[in-house]
Amino acid sequence: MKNIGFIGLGTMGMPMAVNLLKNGYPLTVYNRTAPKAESLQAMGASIAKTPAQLAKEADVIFTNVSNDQALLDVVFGKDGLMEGIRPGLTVIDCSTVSPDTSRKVAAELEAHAADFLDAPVTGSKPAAEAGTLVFMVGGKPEVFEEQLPLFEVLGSKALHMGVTGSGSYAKLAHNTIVGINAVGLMEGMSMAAKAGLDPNQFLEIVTAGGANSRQAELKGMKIINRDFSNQFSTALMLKDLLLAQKLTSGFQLPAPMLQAATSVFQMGLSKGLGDQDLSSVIQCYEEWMNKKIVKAPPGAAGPKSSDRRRANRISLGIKLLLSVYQWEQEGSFSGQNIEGVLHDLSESGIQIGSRFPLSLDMFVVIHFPREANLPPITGKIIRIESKEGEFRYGCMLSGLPPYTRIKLEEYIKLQTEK
Ligand code: NA7
Repeated sequence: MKNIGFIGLGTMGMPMAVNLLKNGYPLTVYNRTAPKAESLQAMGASIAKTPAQLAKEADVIFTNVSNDQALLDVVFGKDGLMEGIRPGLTVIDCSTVSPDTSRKVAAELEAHAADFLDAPVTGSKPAAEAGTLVFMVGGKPEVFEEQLPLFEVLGSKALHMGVTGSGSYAKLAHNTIVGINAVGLMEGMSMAAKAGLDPNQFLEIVTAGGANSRQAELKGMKIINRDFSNQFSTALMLKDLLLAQKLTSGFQLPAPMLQAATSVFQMGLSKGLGDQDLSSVIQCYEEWMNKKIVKAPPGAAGPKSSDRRRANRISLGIKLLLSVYQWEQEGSFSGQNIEGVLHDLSESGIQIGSRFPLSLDMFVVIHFPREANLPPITGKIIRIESKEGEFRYGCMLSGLPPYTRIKLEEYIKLQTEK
């Protein structure tokens, strides 16, 4: 069995190293902050004092460090890998770095008859722990093939993307989508919270609908539970987006979404959220909207009161004033005010009742009681029923602004809970 080395026992590196040990690989580890390696020693790993020492002993070395500079330090720095380099060594870098840095390291290793694969991963801490990372790999295809068994231990998929640097390109494009997606989720969740919606219920809609994403699945509940423990930090997300911006400006490719997402994470970093999970950036939105996204109190989950009411067929019976308009002839109409009650509200319409006979296609302006603090709403009569001496009118509401609808639903909920 090959001797494996591992450099960088951070959030991602540590569980990856653990999985190599669990699969029986002889493992030697190095971490800049040495005590972090001790738990692995207890599991059977050897500890190297320097990357140079590791290079002298291992057949394959994984590196998984913070950024470009960290990789350059462990390779070219004092006591770095280059000081122990020997022909036949393969270095697999899983850090997210710029393709230029990947190429620079690959060229230096090649000059010493050693190989290099840029092999960044997708999947944060939970996937690293479960051994379900996805590797995107750049480098020589035959080197990739040779190392496939190692990728299979650590991940669920490994794709060879092309020449050296291709893995890094793929990762930066991938994380551009992640960053934009995460910000989109936070923005939507903030909007829903500001409108007074239950965040759990809203997230249920998101994950069941067209807005679902891995970010919604991974970060939605973390946001609601205010669990900002690190899976993928704000600082590292920002680092990736800044690297991606360098790429897009090099390509002269406009990337407005990337810029917007970068700014949000930049603000998160300025707020001191760099070491926390990227979902912690929700706190910026909370500050802007002056409201926290919090779990609904126990008992609040389940069907909305409107659903319960409909299930029990209870009429709302809220008193209304209706202004009714009818076209008389081209360019003029007659209007009158009548009394009515609100019976129901559905997705697209409203059911009102009145003792006054009205006709199909009439327009009704519905005025709510002053306490409702709602603007008048216009509906067109599309259905008429007669029941117990009262007419029931189904009115189509077109162009009802979402905010007004939410306010109306809140008002109805209040009335039914009285
Ligand atoms: P972490 O948890 O921040 O871990 C970073 C690791 O990199 C950690 O072991 C650090 O050692 C090490 N590091 C950082 N700078 C250096 C230098 N200059 N020299 C040697 N070692 C260094 O990051 P993650 O595990 O979440 O992510 C790792 C990479 O994967 C990153 O590129 C992500 O974007 C994707 P320390 O313990 O601080 O001494």
